[in-house]
Amino acid sequence: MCARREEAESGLSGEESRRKRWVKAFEACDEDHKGYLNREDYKVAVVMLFGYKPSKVEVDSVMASVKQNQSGVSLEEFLNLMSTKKAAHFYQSEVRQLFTAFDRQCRGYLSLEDFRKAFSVVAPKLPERTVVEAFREVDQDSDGHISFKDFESAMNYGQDNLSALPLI
Ligand SMILES: [Ca+2]
Repeated sequence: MCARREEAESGLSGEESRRKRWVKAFEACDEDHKGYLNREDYKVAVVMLFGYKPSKVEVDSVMASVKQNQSGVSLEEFLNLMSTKKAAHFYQSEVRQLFTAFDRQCRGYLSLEDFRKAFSVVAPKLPERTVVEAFREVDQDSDGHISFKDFESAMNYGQDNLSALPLI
């Protein structure tokens, strides 16, 4: 259900309203109207928009990436950063939802049987052999179960290599 809502949001009008929201957040966090966000401002903006406090590493890398103004993040840079973050965030929650959809017994891992059932819904004509091969490939530590970590790294790999798994 959430996926559908997210998709609706990424439509053109969603794009615009999101941009407005980001501009608003920028303005709200830019204390004294400096025209840029310093470290503290940036942290507040991420909390406001994404609901979590960014790590020191994240803030360091953002601050190291600014070019237009050495003192902090300009509006344009902020908007670019937010759209990259949004895409990554969206992708991550998609992967989580997919995993949850596979994990019907809510065990926190997928057995070959779970995998088989999921495939029989999304790709009923897929040969058994291919399903087993895909399972082995995703089960990176070969313990016979697909943990979320196995699944996530397979999906990240699959993002560059979409044909690797017939899921997306
Ligand atoms: Ca495993």
